[in-house]
Amino acid sequence: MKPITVWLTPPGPNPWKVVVIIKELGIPFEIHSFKFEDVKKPPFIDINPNGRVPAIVDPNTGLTLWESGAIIQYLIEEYDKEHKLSYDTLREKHLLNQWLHFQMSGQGPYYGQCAWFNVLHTEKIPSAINRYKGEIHRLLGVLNTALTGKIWLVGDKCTFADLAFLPWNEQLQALLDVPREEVLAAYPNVLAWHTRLRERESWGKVLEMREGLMAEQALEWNGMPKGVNNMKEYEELLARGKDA
Ligand SMILES: N[C@@H](CCC(=O)N[C@@H](CS)C(=O)NCC(=O)O)C(=O)O
Repeated sequence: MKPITVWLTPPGPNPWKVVVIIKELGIPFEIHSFKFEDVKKPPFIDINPNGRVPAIVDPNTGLTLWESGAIIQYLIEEYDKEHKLSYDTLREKHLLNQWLHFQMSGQGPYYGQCAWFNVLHTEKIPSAINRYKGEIHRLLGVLNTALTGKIWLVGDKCTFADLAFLPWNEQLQALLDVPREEVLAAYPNVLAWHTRLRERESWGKVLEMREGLMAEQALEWNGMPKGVNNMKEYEELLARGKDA
């Protein structure tokens, strides 16, 4: 099998959802890491016209794909024939899709907006910050209830649905300005589940990869170049670069 290419910019959580699943399935892959300022430019927009990472190119099937949820479903259908991270029974199959859709439409966008309004945006708008911080807590509450008396979201093994939530939940401290363990203390089932997920070998490898790629671009924890605190300063830096 030829390696699948994963196009990504290192800081954001979405690409790492795909990479952790690729690692779990033992699929050969290579990373095409590039700068965040190039997401809306060729050659990346020739791969994903929406200019957001991740995207994959699979030379084995000739398929180019973007949107992390669609990529995950593809990887599972094509490369998880033994159902290591999935099920093929009707009920479980659809429950897995339900949780993946919830991750894609609930966790991803709301955590993403919290990152924008609370971390990246220069103007601090309390009503927007409160709205998205509140939504994070609401979502954690939904997960906490769903995980009552359970180890994993669906069935009795770790699946792609569980793994899909891991990268964004790793960012809770940065999003809410409170240590993750403290945030999750109010959601004990989520805390136990998240701890199980982050202790997986695959995730350790993913974090090492991410750290290496962040260092390659001299990026801070918030994804910005060193010394840059928000999106406005980042745009000013890019403008100075263009003028130079
Ligand atoms: N729904 C998309 C979201 C992807 C996304 O927003 N990725 C971020 C990085 S984590 C990005 O590329 N942002 C570029 C931008 O905001 O212009 C997916 O899950 O693939």
